[in-house]
Amino acid sequence: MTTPIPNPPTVPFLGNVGAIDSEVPLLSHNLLARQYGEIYQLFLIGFKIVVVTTYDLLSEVSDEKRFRKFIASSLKEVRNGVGDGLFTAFVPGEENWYIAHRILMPAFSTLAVRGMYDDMYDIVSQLVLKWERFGSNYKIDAAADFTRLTFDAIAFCAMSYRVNSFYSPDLPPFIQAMADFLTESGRRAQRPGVVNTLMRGSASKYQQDIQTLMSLVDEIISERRANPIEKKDLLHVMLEGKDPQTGKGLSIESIRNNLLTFLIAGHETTSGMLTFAIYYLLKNPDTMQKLREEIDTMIGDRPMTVDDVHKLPYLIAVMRETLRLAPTAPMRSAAPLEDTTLKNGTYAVEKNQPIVINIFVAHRDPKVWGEDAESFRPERMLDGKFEQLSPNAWQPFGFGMRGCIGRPFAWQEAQITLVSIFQRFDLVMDDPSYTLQLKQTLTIKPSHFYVHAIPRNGKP
Ligand code: MNH
Repeated sequence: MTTPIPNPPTVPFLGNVGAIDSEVPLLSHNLLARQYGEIYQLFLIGFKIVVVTTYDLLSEVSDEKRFRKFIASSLKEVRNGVGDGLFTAFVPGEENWYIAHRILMPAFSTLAVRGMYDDMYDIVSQLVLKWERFGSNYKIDAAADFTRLTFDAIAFCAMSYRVNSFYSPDLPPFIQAMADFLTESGRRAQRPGVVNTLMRGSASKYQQDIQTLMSLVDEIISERRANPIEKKDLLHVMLEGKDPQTGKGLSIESIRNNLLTFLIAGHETTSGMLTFAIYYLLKNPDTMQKLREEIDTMIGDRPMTVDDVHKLPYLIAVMRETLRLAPTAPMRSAAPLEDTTLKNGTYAVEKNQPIVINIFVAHRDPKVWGEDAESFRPERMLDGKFEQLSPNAWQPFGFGMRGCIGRPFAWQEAQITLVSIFQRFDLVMDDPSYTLQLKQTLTIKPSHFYVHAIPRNGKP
């Protein structure tokens, strides 16, 4: 006998649509998790989702023999812009995923990412220069400057293209188009298809944004084909690389889809992580102090080099703990390959039933993290404790074959950025009483979070 999966009361036609906040859906899910516990289901327009919230269930649906990644409704909309790129491809099914995966995995390895060190450092230096030149009175919009940083870095490393977004007061139109495209993809997922067709205004803006994204990437690709360069960047790998298994290269369409995918997946998540890291460090001055001491002892005033990357254990613990409390991709979806049950016969779920995993809540499971799971405590990630965790306890990068390809990239980028900032500045919050507010698109980040950067060492 299985147990029915609980669900909040439904209303006619709309089901549970009203239970989910349209601006920050995650907050509604966190409340539902508190009310219903480890599992609940929601009836949305035309389909049903099952949501799981604990380590045990997260762990169970991370079994690739029984579950696959499910392309949830918002990701399906993102396909309007990036098609069968790595992030949004249907697997099994779309052959381009396998070809691109095999060609690109080596290009994102830790070793390959070390080769991008100088390019990343170049971009981080632009952030540092900006903060130095603007001085300590300048109110820094942390999320905006980290968006400049991560976007410029992925565009420069992937295709040797300089966005130069630190040189304009507004975010460049291309970044705006991308943000609007992602937001609208999320909104479309919450509306029935016929309503999307009827909303002509937002539909044409949506198509325009997609055009803006595609034409920039197309321009860069054709420019490169006309004028090849020496540097072996990701675009080079995409144009020249051959799949060892099939001997096939990537089609131009697949190159465009994946370049756009890297620009999207490669900037929001990492900029959110950096913003959260600053927030948690400022809220926990003792952790800030320890990090500062580690950086001063190990590196001091000299520029960080690629060999320092693995020598800063406390920094790594801070980054892990940040992504535990604030996994910037807070939810992902899976579906059973066959009719099955969860928890050994307790809950029945049918083949292809979307199961949404609330990573944000699962990362606070007291069973794994104890009663102080809500506290920011990097020490819990130190001294081999991280390595002893069960493999699915910490999952900000997803898992298995569909796990994040950009993890070494994000990791190295965040390390250079945080070290460079704390070598040079004391940060303070613009509003010392600020408490975390979330903004959600496909990812989460702190909203209305402003800081000041005061140069250290008595430099003005
Ligand atoms: Mn990333 C997949 C989180 C940085 C490119 N990424 C995923 C998934 C998560 C994730 C979670 C799995 C999603 C799912 O199951 O539906 N990614 C992150 C986080 C950071 C991040 C938290 C930074 C912090 N990701 C990056 C960077 C890049 C990138 C940087 C590229 C440069 N991520 C990807 C791609 C995929 C992915 C591509 C899809 C991989 C696949 O399915 O083949």
